Amino acid sequence: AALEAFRSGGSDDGDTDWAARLERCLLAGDEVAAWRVVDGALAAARTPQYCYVEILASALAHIGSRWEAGELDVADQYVATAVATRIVARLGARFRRPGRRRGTLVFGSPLGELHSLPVALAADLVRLEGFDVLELGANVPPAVFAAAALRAPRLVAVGIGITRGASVPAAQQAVDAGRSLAPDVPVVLGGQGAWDPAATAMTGVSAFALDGSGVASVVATIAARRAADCVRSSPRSTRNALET
Ligand code: B12
Repeated sequence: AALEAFRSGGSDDGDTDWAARLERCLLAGDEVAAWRVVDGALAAARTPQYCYVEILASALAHIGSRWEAGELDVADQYVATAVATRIVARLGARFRRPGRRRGTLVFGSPLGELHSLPVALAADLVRLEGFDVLELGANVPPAVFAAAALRAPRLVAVGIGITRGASVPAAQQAVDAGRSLAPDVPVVLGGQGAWDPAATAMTGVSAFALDGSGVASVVATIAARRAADCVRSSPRSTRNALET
């Protein structure tokens, strides 16, 4: 019955808690209701970026906190992920624009990292800015990052997403494999795992994108630097935004 209330979605009194509404739909495994929440937010003039970062990612983060507190079990996370994946696909398809492209990024998560959804969201945020993304998904072997980087047209950067600090060694292997074949290609480390102190000690990382708001600006800055042929062979590390 509660879900029926969401199905009416679309009205916005200015302080609708979109993320809380979406969270309930994700946990109920109800894609139709979940899409209505997102559609309602769009109709209420929320941007696609807002839908990804402030609504969907927030709902997922809250689900994670509730799992950590023992309030939800791991099956809830799987159900929520399946619906969230379909929402990302619908939202992404709706905002894919034709027109002049700004280059290609290769995005994936390294071996052992099963959180594929964060990379999918980050990829769409970058696509919204006019870039193409060759998405590899999660649990990607190091050699695959390197091979994809070599085949990507007008490569801007390789993005490696990690959601847990435990994935730092695997991310380093992916960076090393990419650099051995394409030494000049910038590498962006993104995701919640990039906050881990071990990540700051990684070598060969050009930039860090620590949250949804930083993804597009970091990529745009790297692209501008590459276009201006200003990317040095060992670019300095930055966190979230590249200082000029
Ligand atoms: C869904 C989920 C799962 C799903 C993943 C399904 C999938 N296909 O993705 C499943 C159930 C499989 C899972 C498994 C596990 N999970 Co989990 N999971 C989550 C959950 C709830 C949501 C993750 C998510 O999609 N977030 C939304 C994204 C969009 O937000 P984001 O990560 O911040 O991403 C943004 C930016 O960081 C950035 N970004 C992200 N990636 C990239 C990549 C690049 C290249 C760039 C540029 C930018 C970028 O842009 C994004 C857009 O805004 C989180 C809770 C949370 N706080 O996120 C826990 C969470 C990440 N999981 C956790 C844990 C512990 C696990 C497990 C160990 C145990 C378990 N729960 O079963 C396993 C580990 C699996 C493994 N080996 O990797 C912990 C991690 C704690 C830690 N620091 O280590 C969390 C935080 C839950 C918690 N509160 O404790 N999980």
